[in-house]
Amino acid sequence: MAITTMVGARIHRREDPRLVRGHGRYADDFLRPHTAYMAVVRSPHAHARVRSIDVAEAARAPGVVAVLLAADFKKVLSGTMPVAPAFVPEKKQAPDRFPIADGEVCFQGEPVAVVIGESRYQAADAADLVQVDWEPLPVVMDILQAIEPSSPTAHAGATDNIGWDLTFSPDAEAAFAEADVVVKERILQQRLAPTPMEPRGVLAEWHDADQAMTVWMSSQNPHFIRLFIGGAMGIPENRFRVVSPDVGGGFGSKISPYPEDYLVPAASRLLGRPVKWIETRTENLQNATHGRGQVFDVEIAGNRDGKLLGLKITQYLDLGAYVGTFGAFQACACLLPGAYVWKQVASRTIGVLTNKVPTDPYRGAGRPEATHLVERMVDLFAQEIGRDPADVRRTNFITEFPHSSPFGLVYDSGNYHGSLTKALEIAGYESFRREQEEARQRGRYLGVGISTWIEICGFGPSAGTAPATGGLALTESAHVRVFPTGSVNVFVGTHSHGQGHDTTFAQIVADELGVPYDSVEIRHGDTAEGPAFGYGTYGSRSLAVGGMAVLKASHKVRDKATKIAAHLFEAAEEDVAFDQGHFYVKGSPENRKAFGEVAFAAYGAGLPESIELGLEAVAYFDPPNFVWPFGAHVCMVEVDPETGGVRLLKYVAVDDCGNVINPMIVEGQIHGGVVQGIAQALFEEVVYADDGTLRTGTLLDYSVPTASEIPTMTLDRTVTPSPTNELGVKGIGEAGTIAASGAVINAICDALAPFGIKHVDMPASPDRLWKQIQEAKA
Ligand code: MCN
Repeated sequence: MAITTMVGARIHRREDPRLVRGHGRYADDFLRPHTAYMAVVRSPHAHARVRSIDVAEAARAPGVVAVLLAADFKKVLSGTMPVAPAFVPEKKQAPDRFPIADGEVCFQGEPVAVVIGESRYQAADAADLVQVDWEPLPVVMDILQAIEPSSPTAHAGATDNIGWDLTFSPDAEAAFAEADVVVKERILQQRLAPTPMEPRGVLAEWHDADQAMTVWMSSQNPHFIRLFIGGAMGIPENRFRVVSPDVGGGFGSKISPYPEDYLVPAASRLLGRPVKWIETRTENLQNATHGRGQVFDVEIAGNRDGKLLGLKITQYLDLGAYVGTFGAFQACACLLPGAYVWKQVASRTIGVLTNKVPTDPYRGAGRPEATHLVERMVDLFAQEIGRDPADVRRTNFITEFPHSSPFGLVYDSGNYHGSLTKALEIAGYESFRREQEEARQRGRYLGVGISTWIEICGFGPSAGTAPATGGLALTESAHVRVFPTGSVNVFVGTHSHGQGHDTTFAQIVADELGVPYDSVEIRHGDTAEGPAFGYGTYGSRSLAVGGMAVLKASHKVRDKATKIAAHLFEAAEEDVAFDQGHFYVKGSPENRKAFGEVAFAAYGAGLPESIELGLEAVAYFDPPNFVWPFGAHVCMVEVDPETGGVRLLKYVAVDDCGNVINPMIVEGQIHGGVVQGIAQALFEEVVYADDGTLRTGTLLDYSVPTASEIPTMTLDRTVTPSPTNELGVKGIGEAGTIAASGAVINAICDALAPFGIKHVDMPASPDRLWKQIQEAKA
């Protein structure tokens, strides 16, 4: 039996002392001798034809090494940027995309040329001198207008703007036919910019003598980058190395390959010297993929006794100008049923092309949208039948697990009553209801909102994910290497970029091998090290899938160490016990050998032929199912009807991610996630002008949350282990974002109910609320 002192321990992240003291190594911290710098010439138009490009003046500017256009890149890059098929489409129109525009640009910021200079500043100055003769074309910005037959198209010559039109489950008519009550609503999900602290960046060095490439970059999954970019350049994986050192956040926006990820290595190959590009903040807001950007038409049906029967949704999803590599993962069908039992759920998703930067996964990707809409609709239904929203939830919760959803997915385990009861108790729900009533008499508008969220994560079982990714099975890998003196390196295919894997994975290994936590080092983010392939960090998969690969590889190592110990004790393997980091022969625990002693023997002389030298193991883990965390968030607000301002009074989150490796890290993940959900609910939004110009291109215009907008949160949890993995864990990295917006908006709608306001869209900014209150009063 392994010691269990580290798993479950509330210890500080070992990453932090290095990072907070400025010793992190991000993409821009790397430099190679003789590096040149890339600046990108981008389209100022949302849609235009390129009549010609005159590079003469730019090429003559001081320090300019080269000006490169699409034709130059075609010499070293082949194919188009990847799009995961995601689901079998009924109609699919994914316009091909080469990393640099050739003749037509379809969103503001799309690259048309690059300038390579001796310094970053010389490259940027010269980029301003590239003369492009543009012929502006009609733009299409609004997704509902874009699907009208009369709409201009986002791409010249396209027949329409429909990227896909998928019906997951067509029929909820029987449920609606027997319902007493039907409520309809249109729910908006504004576009959001993921805004990681560290923007993107790429440094590439072509080693001509070896015909090999090294790329340093900020990425959530370096192995994918190696596969895609190496493939486009015809460089085999064993000669294409991607190093992604410390990564300053990603929130989903650093999963897919970007144009610059191709252009920098290609430029290095063309010029025979290292090339570097570091994104500016404005480039990040304009060109990194956005998330959300959706409109939902929703209908909910149920009976007056509170029983829910049917849900019908049509999702209009703003794809932007191209279908993002994992853009279809934003289709939210699989999570629509939420925590409830339904007779039928019908869902259709329409992906719409517009002249904006493409959307792709942003923290939660499809799951915050599904949760927001089902939690809003349950509240609207409760209001319609005059029942307390908490009671309606209790009436309809799934209580038996495993549970098969209407979409054929199997929820692994849950205790939805448990988390709601706990959250309401902590929040003081009953007394708040009384306080709310009294406050209303005095002209103050308090509200409480509940979000009983669930999530599908831990991507994923290969059987479930391979069809969606085009064959890449989302499993995970780990390599545990024990050195002769007993210290341990663990190479993992996941890639922590703020989630604290160096800490939590080391906790798992320390327990499993019975070695001191400090002697275990976790390494990731370099494709030259570790297993042949890793799948990266997103979809709250790293612990439930990657952590399991780590556990599995540790098991293999321990099994081999047991064999070696048996040899040293001259005993049969089955007679050897392992406990508290020591081996002994059963019945004689006083005569023991530490794990380190056995490791030394693994590399020494005298092992029998049946035992191979060395003590290391590689393992891949393919989970049998997704994992399904859940919880209940309760938010209390006061809305000032004179200004439309919202004050957050209290925020309670009771979450359940199964067994917990490190409670402090889990709480940190929930804090960060909730903050992003609150920000979406109240103020964050990407805004484009009608002509396609981005209006929120700086952090003065795009409001990211700061500590002053966020209340102190009260966190608690219930523990319902997942039966799908030996650790009994579920993911937590996206939970807060999935839960929060519904709780906040439900609270605001509850506060404004006396005005007859039923629904409020996001962001519920003071001006939007004030206008709605004025209209309601009128
Ligand atoms: N953990 C735990 N016990 C559990 C569940 C998780 O101790 N039962 C720990 C894990 O070991 C890990 C952390 O919590 O250290 C998160 O684990 P997991 O839920 O597996 O999620 P991932 O590590 O796969 O992280 C992905 C998730 C996603 S999808 C986004 S988006 C996101 C997020 O994590 N982006 C982040 N958190 C972020 N945090 C930071 N700082 N920056 C981002 O860009």
